[in-house]
Amino acid sequence: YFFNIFKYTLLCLLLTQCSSKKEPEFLLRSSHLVNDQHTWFKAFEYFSEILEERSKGRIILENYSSEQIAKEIEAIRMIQTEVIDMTVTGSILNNWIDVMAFCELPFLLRDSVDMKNLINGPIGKRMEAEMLNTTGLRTLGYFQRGPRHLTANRPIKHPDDLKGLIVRVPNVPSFVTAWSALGAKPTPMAFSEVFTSLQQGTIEAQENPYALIKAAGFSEVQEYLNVTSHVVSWTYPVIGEKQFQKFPDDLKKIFLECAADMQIYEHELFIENEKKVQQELKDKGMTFVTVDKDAFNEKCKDAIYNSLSPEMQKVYHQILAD
Ligand code: 2Q2
Repeated sequence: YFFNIFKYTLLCLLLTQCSSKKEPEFLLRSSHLVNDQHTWFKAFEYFSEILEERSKGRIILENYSSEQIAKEIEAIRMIQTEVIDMTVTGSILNNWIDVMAFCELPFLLRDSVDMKNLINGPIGKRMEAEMLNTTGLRTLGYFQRGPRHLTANRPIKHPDDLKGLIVRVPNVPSFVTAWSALGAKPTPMAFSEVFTSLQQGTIEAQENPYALIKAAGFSEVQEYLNVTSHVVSWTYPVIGEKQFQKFPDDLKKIFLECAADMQIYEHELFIENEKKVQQELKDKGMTFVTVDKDAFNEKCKDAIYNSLSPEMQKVYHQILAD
């Protein structure tokens, strides 16, 4: 506890020191779980550029990669207390908001068409409203992701091959439910700890989209890419609502226009990267494994459904019906 306070104080000091050059009217900081190789971070670098240019230097945005200033959950709290201002987040908000479970629920959505329907439909609108009202985060569009797949050092074709496998999962309740039901040992852990933990063997597997597997260099510590496609999901670039409301109207407008352009830019990078990333992972030595997806789905779907509250079970049916 004291260590945490110490760390926090130090961080605040550091952040004020680093930026004492020439104070812009608004100095923003964003925290990212991904490193500078990933499209989310590159998009934010582009966002910084156009924001500075179009606001004529009145808004400066500094981006910090690899959870160097905060892990995903801490970043949300630090935005709420106005220590930092922005991040990219999504399903982890399920720890605050029930309906956010659906933005990364295993075996719910099939593809990007399902995804867009959900985001643009009533459930997506509800997510955005609850993020604003419950957690004070304003969404600025969304970032589409590729499906999540399981990496490990052995091929996993069927849930029976999982027995006791220690799989790192993000701190999202439905992931723990799903991987437990599948027979693995899910271990929630912040993203920045995954590489070293795989290397040291404290975890044996992890699951993420191709893009993040590639950017994080997991091919160095994981041999097999088991194509489970168990989650179709997206994330939201967000800013603290309190911070946003401090902008005068002209800057609010510029900020939102830049954010819209940033989203388009990220989507182009995403599409470009998706075209080549599988081959790149193969070139890095990863062996792709075809899995029995139906067996995976069958084995965990009841557990996932039963873990939802009655109200969320209704939302689940509503999503399937749409
Ligand atoms: O593996 C991770 O940590 C990310 O891919 C997360 O799933 C992602 O950031 C979600 O936690 C979004 O809230």
